[in-house]
Amino acid sequence: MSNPIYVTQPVLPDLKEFIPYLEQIWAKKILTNGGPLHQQLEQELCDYLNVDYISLFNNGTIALITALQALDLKAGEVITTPYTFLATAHAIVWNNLTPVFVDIDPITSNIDPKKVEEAITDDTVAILPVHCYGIPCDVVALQVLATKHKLKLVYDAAHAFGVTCNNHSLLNYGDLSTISFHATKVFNTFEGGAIVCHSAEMKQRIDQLKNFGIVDETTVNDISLNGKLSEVHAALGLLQLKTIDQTLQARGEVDHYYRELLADIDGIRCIQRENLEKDNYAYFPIVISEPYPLSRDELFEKFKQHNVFARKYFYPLMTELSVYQQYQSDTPNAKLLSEQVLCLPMYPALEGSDIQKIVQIIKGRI
Ligand code: T4K
Repeated sequence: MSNPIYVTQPVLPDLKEFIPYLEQIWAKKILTNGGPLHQQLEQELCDYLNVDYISLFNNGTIALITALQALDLKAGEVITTPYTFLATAHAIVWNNLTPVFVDIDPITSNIDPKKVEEAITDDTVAILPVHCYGIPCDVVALQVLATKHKLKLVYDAAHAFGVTCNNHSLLNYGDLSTISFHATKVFNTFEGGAIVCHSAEMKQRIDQLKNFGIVDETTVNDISLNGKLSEVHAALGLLQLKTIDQTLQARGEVDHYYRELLADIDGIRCIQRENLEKDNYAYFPIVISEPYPLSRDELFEKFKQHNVFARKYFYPLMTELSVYQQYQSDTPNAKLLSEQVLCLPMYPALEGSDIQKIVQIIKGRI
């Protein structure tokens, strides 16, 4: 049997390049709590991503929980998408807020601003859209709604590292954006994440929130979490940044090759990645429908027989999970997409021959 091909494979630098960073950490004995590598990574990320303020976190989920906390939202409803990873909705519930799930645009897979507007009530306090697969939401329409109804707008930009749209970093939209640097993401620090914000005051607040709410030795202003990123994680981030442009370029080549080989297969639609000046090719989702001869689940199983491990991101929908039963709502576009989508393997080291094999499986030739 051939080697397994997983949905993703993390990019890692040459181990030899990592050792000097470890030596530096061992010599200084500063392991965490905003050490020199942490500070350097924050600065370099601001420069690379073209954002003003960034606060590093130990993962994207804690970043999201903290982002909602930082906005001092009083009990109320947060409008979001059901077509996402668990962390999006979990962060709302962890803040004692109520998630209100509205439908998506089936073409972009992102929250539909018209459905958001219909769902706004006197209890709504925020909107939490997701740039799903790194594809930008309708940021202009969402900002209009947030401004008109005086709502906070927080983007779950876990998938959107490095994406630009309308001549801006996508991360600059909304009140706050959160990113994930998990091993499965475009840019990884093993585990990690960040919040992007727009003022020094907000950064200071976020930095206190991710450190138990500590203001100084005798003052604690909030009951909050430990969300800090260690120096070892920051060191990896600094190294990953050195090659991020090559990483994104290699992902782009995989994306283009898939699109070329998958064009004109009846019943297979590659989700378009439009309006992106700079794409990060975070995922490669295909949508499977008639007249393609297999269902999504049948194709998923067939891939497995060939040692290819595609993923059903995002199935089941949040609203279909028993833990979210009390928040159910009717979101037919999201439901259909969740039943038809399959994310194909997508990572820089994916060989052309692997892509050809995956396409041959889809075409029923093997
Ligand atoms: N918001 C959104 C919209 C998100 O998608 C996520 C995370 C978050 C927020 C929260 O961010 P974090 O707290 O995670 O920073 C993965 C990831 O664990 C998760 O980060 C991600 N979204 C989600 C979409 O996918 P799984 O369950 O698919 O991961 P796993 O372990 O099955 O990995 C997939 C494949 O990747 C494996 O089959 C092999 C490969 N792999 C994975 C890991 C972890 C490796 O080769 N090396 C590795 O270290 O959840």
